[in-house]
Amino acid sequence: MVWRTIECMNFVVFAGGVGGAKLADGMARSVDGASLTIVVNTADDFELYGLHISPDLDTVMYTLAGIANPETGWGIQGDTFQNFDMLRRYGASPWFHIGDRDMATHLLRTQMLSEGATLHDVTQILAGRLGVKPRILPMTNDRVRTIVDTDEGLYAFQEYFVKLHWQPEVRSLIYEGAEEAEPNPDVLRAIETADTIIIAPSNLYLSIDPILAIPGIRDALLNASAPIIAVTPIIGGEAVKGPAAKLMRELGTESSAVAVAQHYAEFLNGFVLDERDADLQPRIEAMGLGVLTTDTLMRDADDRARLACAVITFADQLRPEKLGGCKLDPASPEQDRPAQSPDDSRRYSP
Ligand code: FO1
Repeated sequence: MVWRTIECMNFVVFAGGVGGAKLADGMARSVDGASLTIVVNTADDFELYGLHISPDLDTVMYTLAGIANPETGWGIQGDTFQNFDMLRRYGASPWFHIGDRDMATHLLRTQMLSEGATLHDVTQILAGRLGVKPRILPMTNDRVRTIVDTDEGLYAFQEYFVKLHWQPEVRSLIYEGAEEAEPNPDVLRAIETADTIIIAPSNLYLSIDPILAIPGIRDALLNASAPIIAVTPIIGGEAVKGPAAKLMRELGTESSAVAVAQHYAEFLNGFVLDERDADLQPRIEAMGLGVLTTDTLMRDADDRARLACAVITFADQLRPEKLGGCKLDPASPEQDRPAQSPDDSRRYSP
């Protein structure tokens, strides 16, 4: 018998942008920061004005640092856009909104990369300087880029997503460079030593699949001893945010939580379904998965912590030796991080 408690467990969360960052934040409010690792998609990365921009790493980092813009989910709260305005004055047509403070992140990252640092090292330095306790791991240090094949032609990811507001109809997705990329070795170690692995409610094709496309990561999940749980990004057939449901339909899949569970089924032990989709529970159970049906919407900090805690407790029920589930301590220092907005400021009280 292995005697362990929730306090010394290792948690790994796979995440993309805003939805993943919110669940990661809920986890950080529920467990010790040192026991939490977030594996982040870097296939949305791109170069603009000579700068290396890593939108998903930054969204997770800013959220965990308590400085994310609560309205958009990306960028920095209270940032100004004088730089952006000056670009326009020069006659440029900027479409990617980089705030003045956000710009500092891209400047430093680009400088450190040009001096030979890896994306992993840069991420540890920047997150450390912002006081982030959980470990944020880029999926790889190598260049991987999502290319979107649409009815209008091929687009680089941010062009499709931000410039074209994900309107073109998608035929397929290409994770350019993924096959040749090496996984971040810390990601493989984190999966191997994890006690619970969570696939956040991020876009399955744009955020999670690029991570799974890195050689070795899917196999590591297939061989993991920890329970693996996915949280649905789809409620009532629609995405909570972004193009997930639209993409599912365009790629010929039913846009439902059932299809999300099917998508991950080969390595999944449990699935977190939204209570509005409770009627789908038998179909997911029929796949041999444990199902937790609960409110998965994360409107504020309370919701994030409540959902994270429910997922941790659910994971505990899926393993042979139970570890005591999640007990949120309302006075825990992890929950004392800066509030993100008036709505986000209330504490979880069990
Ligand atoms: N998303 C947008 O929809 N419009 C933007 O202008 C935009 C700027 C931006 C700047 C920095 C950053 O880190 C993220 C930014 N995002 C923006 C979000 C981002 O491009 C996407 O949400 C993700 O790549 C998808 O996960």
